[in-house]
Amino acid sequence: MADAAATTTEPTVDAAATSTDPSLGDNDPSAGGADSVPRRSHRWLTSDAAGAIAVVEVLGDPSGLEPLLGRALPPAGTHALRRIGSLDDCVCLRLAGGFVALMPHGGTALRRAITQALCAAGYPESPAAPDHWPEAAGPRESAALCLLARAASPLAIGFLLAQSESGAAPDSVDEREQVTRLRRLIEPPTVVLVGAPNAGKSTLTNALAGRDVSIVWHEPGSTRDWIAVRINLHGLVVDWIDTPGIRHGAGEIEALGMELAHRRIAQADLVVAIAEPGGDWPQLDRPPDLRVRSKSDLAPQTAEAAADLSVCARTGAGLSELAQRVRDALVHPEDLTLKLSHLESIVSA
Ligand SMILES: Nc1nc2c(ncn2[C@@H]2O[C@H](COP(=O)(O)OP(=O)(O)OP(=O)(O)O)[C@@H](O)[C@H]2O)c(=O)[nH]1
Ligand SMILES: [Mg+2]
Repeated sequence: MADAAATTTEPTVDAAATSTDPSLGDNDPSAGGADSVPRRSHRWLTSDAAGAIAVVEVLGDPSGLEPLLGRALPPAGTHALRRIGSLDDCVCLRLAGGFVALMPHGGTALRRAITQALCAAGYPESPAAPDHWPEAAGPRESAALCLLARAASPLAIGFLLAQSESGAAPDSVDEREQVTRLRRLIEPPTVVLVGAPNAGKSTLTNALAGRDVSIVWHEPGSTRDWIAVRINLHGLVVDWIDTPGIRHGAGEIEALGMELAHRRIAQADLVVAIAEPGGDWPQLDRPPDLRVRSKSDLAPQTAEAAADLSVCARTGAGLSELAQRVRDALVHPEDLTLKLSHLESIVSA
């Protein structure tokens, strides 16, 4: 009889590989016989970002690991310290059901080296299964946990945890558009800031980022190339792009920078136009989604019919409202109440 751990973490069976691989005979009998033995492979259960400890699951007949570990595996249902070749010490957990979890340190170079060693030992890497979340109560919760691990935005947390066990498939155009916007919780959308030279684009970018990412200078033309920075705007993480000022009669290098900026504008999820008091709005091939009047400290009383809002990057006035406006334009507040039947739809194209 398989124990609880083996039952809940039972990997997918590849029947074809099982029946043709003669080395699969000595698996733990609790796995339920040769028909339920997966082929040899390994997959990482932790992300490929650096961390203190990583976990790699080794599937299939574990006996091929023993030369790599230099010693016998611990008995099923127990764990022991082992050394992976000359690479690292790890905790080796042998689960009933015949498969093994190794817990080495979590460096990215080490992970690559362990993957190579496992491949050489006959355990090729298979992608982490999206539904492989043993602690999940069901497939829906598994999908939510999987997305949670990949989501760039803190705003995704509440949305994903609120997905109940039932939901409806998006069936109207509106709902499909909502799903498109919800994808932005997982993959950061691109916001491009565009305006005339000296409008205050780089100062605003630095103020939103909370650090100096762009050069600020009192003469026009200081930004020559677009600069991207990842910013959290009230829970939505975006790739914010500062661009060179758009003007006629610029030199060759500046014109090349503007050409690149125009390409970013064409691909942007949101375009923010900026102009200083009395300044002109940039002429663009697509209308901006938001118009921001900068340097509000210089003209605090000016009525701004053409602008959606005014900001002062020097004092911080209006920045929180700007962040909120950008966030709500990219992911509408009502999108976050949508209940989806297939959570995976917010990552698939
Ligand atoms: N008074 C005031 N000055 C500002 C403000 N924001 C920026 N400036 C000044 O405006 C000038 C230009 O600022 P930048 O941020 O470099 O302008 P930019 O739009 O990036 O300019 P380019 O890169 O040349 O296109 C600098 O001298 C800034 O200090 C503001 O909110 N108030
Ligand atoms: Mg600039």
